[in-house]
Amino acid sequence: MVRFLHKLQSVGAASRRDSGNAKSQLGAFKTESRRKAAPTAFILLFVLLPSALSLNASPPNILFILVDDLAWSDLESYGHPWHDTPHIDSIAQDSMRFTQAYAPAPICSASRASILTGKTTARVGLEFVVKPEAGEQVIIPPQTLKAPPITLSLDLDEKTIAEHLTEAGYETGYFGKWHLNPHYNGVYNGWSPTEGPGQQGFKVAEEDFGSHPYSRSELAEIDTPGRFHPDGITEKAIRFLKQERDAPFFLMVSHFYVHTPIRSPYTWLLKKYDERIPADVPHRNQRIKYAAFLETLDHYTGQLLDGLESSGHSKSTLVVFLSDNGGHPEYVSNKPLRGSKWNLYEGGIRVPMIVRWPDGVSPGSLCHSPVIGYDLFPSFLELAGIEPKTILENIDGKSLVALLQGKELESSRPLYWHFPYYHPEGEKFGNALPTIGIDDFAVSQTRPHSAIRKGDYKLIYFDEDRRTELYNLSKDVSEQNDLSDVQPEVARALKTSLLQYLQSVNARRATPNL
Ligand SMILES: [Ca+2]
Repeated sequence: MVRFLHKLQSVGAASRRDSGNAKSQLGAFKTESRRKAAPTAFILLFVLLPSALSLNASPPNILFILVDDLAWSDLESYGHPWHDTPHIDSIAQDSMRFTQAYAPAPICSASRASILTGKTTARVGLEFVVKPEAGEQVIIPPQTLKAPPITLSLDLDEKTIAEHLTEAGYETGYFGKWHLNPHYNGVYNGWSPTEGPGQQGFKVAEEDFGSHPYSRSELAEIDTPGRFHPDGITEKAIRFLKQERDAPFFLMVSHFYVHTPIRSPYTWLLKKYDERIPADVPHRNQRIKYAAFLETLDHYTGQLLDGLESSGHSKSTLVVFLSDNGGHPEYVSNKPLRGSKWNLYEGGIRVPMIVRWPDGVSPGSLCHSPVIGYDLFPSFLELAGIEPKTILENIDGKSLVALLQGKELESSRPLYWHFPYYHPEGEKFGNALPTIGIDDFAVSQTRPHSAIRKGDYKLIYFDEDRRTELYNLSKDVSEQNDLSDVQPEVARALKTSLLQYLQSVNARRATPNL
């Protein structure tokens, strides 16, 4: 895995033009030398900071940037050969970059519910996407199992990160995609006035669809290099950052980018990538549009970081950048990962995660420990000085604060995913690819399945036939060699752990379709 990433980085760096120099500074050799020097650094760190709790005298601000459908290797700093993402990568230069970070779900709503509550989708009981009204999945043709009824919203009884942080004295703000209530008033992804961010602990929450096509406004074409339309989400977030306040803040910026529909009004960007992307790249038109779309997200991220800098809070702010699930199969190469958004192969759940924390993180460090979006909940609580003992008993996440400070997490702790649904729905299911491969560039049929990762091993359990697939991700990141029959004892132990866990949290399971 490590060797693979190094290869990815060097391939990426070699393929860059002038900007390649900045990228190479993020590369493997420099990172490795930092890691070798780490013991001394840790000792110093521990002398200066005996424990994370010592930071709680002045808890840091938290800026959490959650982006939509960004694939694991989409960023320049994660080795992409032609995407320009200089602003997001600038976070990476000053931060810890995670190579094995996971989304809690391969789909938007479920991932967000998990992140906000610190619970797996199985525990929180929201495993798919919210809909306008209650109902059950219709799959054509009908399949062996029936998925549980669609969960329509994040339960108001769930105590979110924002509710905890508000109680701890933080000023909390939310802008962007919510996707945790039934689409309100006929507006796809519209916030509900009774179940929106404002009702889940965010004191400042103003709905805005920004410049994304979800805003349903036709943006004029722009042909001037470097020029973009303003983005309401970014502007509102910057206004929040610049407000005078005595308390620390927790700001969550939840972008609609780079979720479909992928359209770009920036003809200068489309031309740029048309000239850059090699002529023999498959699905080139989608790749051009996607690259322009991603650079647009990068631009707004740069504006947001500039806003943080000019607010004067940059040094005292923890910045987390995370994607909510893997890349869309029709626009993105999730290669070398198998699968995509909508399934539990690595392409659906392994995502970029970058954490900048001037007071805590060694700049430019690389972390290979498996971590997951639901770990942010206890991490933020610890940073805020909240005594998490009773809270931790009812969640799944583990605080990453020690890991950020250079210590190791318990490597054997299991991570869980639960997806008791079919995808796509209706007649689209019958028309989708029956198999899930690498770089399919088409939507595949997803069937009810769950997964567990422990150490290097990952087991996927398929409900219809109770079949398992077992992979050693340290040797097989592309999930090509099923070891279920080769290492049956490992498969059996992981399957037992997974099923016991699902039972212990009363997970909603797919049931026979009678
Ligand atoms: Ca998503």
